[in-house]
Amino acid sequence: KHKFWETQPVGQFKDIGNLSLQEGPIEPPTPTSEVKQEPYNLPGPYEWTVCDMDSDETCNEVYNLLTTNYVEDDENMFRFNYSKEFLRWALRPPGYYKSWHIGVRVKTSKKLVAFITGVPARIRVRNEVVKMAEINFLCVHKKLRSKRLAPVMIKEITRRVHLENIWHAAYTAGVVLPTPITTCQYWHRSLNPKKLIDVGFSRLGARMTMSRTIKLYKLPDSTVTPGFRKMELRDVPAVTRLLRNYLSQFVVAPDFDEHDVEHWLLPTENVVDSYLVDSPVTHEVTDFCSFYTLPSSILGHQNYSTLKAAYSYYNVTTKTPLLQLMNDALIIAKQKDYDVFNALDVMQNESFLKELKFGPGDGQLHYYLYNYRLQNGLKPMELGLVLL
Ligand code: NHW
Ligand code: EN5
Repeated sequence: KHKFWETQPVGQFKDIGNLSLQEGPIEPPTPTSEVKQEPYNLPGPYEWTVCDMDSDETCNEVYNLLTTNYVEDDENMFRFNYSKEFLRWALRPPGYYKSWHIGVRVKTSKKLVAFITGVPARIRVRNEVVKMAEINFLCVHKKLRSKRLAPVMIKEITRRVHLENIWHAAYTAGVVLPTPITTCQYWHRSLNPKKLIDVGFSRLGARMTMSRTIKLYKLPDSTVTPGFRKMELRDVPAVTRLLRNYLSQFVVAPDFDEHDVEHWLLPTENVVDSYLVDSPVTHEVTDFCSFYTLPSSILGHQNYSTLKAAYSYYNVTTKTPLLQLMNDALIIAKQKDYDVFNALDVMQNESFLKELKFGPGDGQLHYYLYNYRLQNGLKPMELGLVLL
C-alpha cells in the first residue's frame, strides 16, 4: 500500500501496539563520511537546485510555485498563500542550512517545478532533547503529480540532513501516512462571518439569519487585560523563561532558547504577532500569546481573492485566565482585519475553543516523527509543538 513509506524508518501500521518495540531512534546514526555523497537521481528532464531565499528572484519563484500548487482543502475552494516575507522567516531560523532549501527545475527552461525544505530544531521527546529537521513546503507542480517525484525529494532532503549529522525529523500533513504520533483537529473562529459565508468557508447555521450570525461573533473594540501589549526585543529573556517552563509539561515540544524565541516569536509585520501581559503592579511578564499570518487564496470567486487567517501559535498563562487572554488575541486579530482565527486542539487549547465560539473544521492535521518511535500515540493535548 505505501511502497515508499514501508521502506523508511518510521512507525509502521503493522507495529501499532507491539510492546516489544522500544521508544527512541529506529535506526542508529552512521559516521557522516558513510552518508551517500552524491545527490539522488531525478528523472532525466529535471535537475536539483538550492533555493537561495536571500535572493528576491528565487524567493519569487518559490512563492509562485507554492501559490499555484501548494495545499488545498478537500473541496479545492482554498489554497494556502504563504507570503514571501513569511517564507523568508520560516526558512531562515538560527542555524539554518541553505542546502536544505531544495528545488527541482526543468533542465531546459530552468522553470522551478518542485520544492521541499528543512530547518533545524531541537525537539524534546519526553526527557530527551533530540536534534531534528522540521520538514515543510513539500510541493510538486500539479502537472507533475503521481510520477513518484516526492519519494526522491524526501530521500534527498534526508541525505542532506544526515550530512549535518542529524538523524531525526518532525513534520505534519493533512494526509494519513505511516504513522501519526497524534491527529489534531482544526478549529475556526469567525471574525468576519459575512465574508466567510459569502466565499463558502462557512455556512449560515440552522435557524440563523445573517444579522444574528454577525451579532453572535461580535467582539469588543479593545482588549480587556490590564498591561496587555505587543512583545518587544527587551522581552525575549522573560518570554523565553515563560515558554520553556510552560512547554516542559508536554510530551513532545520544542526546546527554545533566547535566539529561537527572538526569531520565532518577536513580532514581524504580517508574519507573526506576539502579545504579553506586563503586570501593571510588578512589571513582570506573566502571560503571552501569539499567532502567525497565513492567508489562503479563494479559488474562483467573483468578489474576493484572499482569506486573511491568523493561526494560534504559542500561548502561555500564569496569571491571566487563558480564556481571557485568547479573547484578547481575537480582539487584536479582528482589529487587524483578519477574517478568521484558526487553532488546533494542541496544548491547552481545548479549554477555550468552545467557549470562545470556535467550531471544528473539516480538516485534520497529522503529526509525524522520522526515525523516532513513540510507544503509544499521544493525545493532541500532550503535544506542545506547532509547525507552520
Ligand atoms: S504537508 C504538505 C504537502 N504538500 C502538499 O500537500 C501540496 C500539494 N501536493 C503536492 O504537491 C507539509 C503533491 O501531492 C505531493 C506529493 C508533493 C505532496 N508527506 O510523487 P508522488 C509538508 O511539506 C507520499 C509525505 O507520486 P505526488 C511535510 C505518498 O504517500 N509523503 O506523489 C512533508 C506516496 O508514498 P507511498 C507524502 O502527489 C513531509 C508518495 O508520496 C505526502 O505527485 C515529507 C507518492 O509520491 C506528504 N504530504 O506528490 C516527509 N503526500 O509510500 C519528510 C504524498 O504511500 C520525512 N506522500 O507510496 C522526513 C525527511 C527528513 C529526515 C531527516 C533524518
Ligand atoms: C502543514 N504545515 O483542509 C500544512 N483546512 O479545517 C499541511 N476548512 O480550512 C496540512 N472544504 O472547515 C494541511 N470551515 C491540512 C489542512 C488543509 C487545509 C484544510 C480546513 C481545516 C479548512 C474550512 C473550509 C472548508 C471549505 C470546504 C472549514 C468551517 C468553518 C466554520 C466556522 C464557524 C464555526 C464552524 C466551523
